[in-house]
Amino acid sequence: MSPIPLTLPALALRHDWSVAEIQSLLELPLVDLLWQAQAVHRQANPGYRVQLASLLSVKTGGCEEDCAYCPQSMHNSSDVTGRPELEVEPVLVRARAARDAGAHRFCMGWAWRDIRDGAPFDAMLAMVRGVRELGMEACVTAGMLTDRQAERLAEAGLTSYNHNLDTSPEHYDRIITTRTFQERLETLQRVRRAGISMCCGGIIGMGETLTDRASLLQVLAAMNPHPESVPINALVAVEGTPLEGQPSVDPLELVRMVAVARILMPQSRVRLSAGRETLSQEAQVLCLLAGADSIFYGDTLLTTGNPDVAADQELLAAAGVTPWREAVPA
Ligand code: SAM
Ligand code: DTB
Ligand code: SF4
Repeated sequence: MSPIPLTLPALALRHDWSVAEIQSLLELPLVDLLWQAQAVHRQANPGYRVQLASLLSVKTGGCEEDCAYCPQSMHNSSDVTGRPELEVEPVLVRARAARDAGAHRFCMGWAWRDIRDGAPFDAMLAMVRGVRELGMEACVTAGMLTDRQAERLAEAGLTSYNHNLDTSPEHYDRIITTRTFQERLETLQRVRRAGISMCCGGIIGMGETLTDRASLLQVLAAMNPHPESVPINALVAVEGTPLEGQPSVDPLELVRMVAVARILMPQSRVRLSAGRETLSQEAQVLCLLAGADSIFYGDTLLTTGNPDVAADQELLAAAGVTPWREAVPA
């Protein structure tokens, strides 16, 4: 039997969404929200393909920022032992293994307030070049950077720089006090000026209101162009952080956040990020249905767990979606 023909509306890229409009989307009956998100997603990504992104923490723990959710902050008492910073070769060994397991993007994290020049930055550049030579997209997340550092990362072939807004401008001061929302926006502008793709999203489950969620999405959707990738994280409440006692996010809230991100930013990659380990397969399938077209792939995120590769292969098969396969030109 042939599939039911659907007439899909033309995709409009808007940057003028209001917080109220976005909040009404978040509040739609779930079935109606999913229907709208599906219509957008089927048009933007007709093959329903999902990007697999592997993540590795190159420099772990001891960070000067006081992000309330983060086990790597020196202000928090989480048990993140100061692992030695990884060198270029072991990182590239991990990158090759991730590629061989099917990853399309390799993301590397540094627990820094900002990028430091010198040997660690030279190593970062070598890692970026190495990942690109392996035929994968390369993404770095390492805090704030200068224009010159952004240019050098672009010259090394960096595909994307991850720097999240994390939460709404209104809720921000309750989560981080050592770096402002404005500084985050300035870092993102430097990334854009250097011609690097922007990976920028946030976290739900940190005590924010629905209006805060709408406000975070409003700032993202107002960017022109939209961030090329938008990670949607559910808080992983880690012991020793001020947010350790937060109740876990209702999976359907995550589905709603993904769906609205998809409607607002039709062409962006919406990545279902932290928080998947405690989601059922059914909830994850709903997130894929709502428009998530990327997941973190591999047993760990930075310091916390992620579903293992076999579970994710089962998830993709159960949902009937296919991962990106082809190598990315260096
Ligand atoms: N230090 C860099 C920075 O903050 O830009 C890069 C690493 S930082 C760990 C990257 C992002 O991971 C954060 O901005 C936050 O959105 C997310 N993240 C960190 N800890 C998390 C947690 N416990 N639960 C959910 N997301 C988290
Ligand atoms: C993002 O938005 N989420 C990833 C990635 N970008 C760097 C990190 C999630 C970290 C979760 C907590 C941890 O493993 O330390
Ligand atoms: Fe540092 Fe990034 Fe963690 Fe904030 S989220 S404490 S900046 S590693």
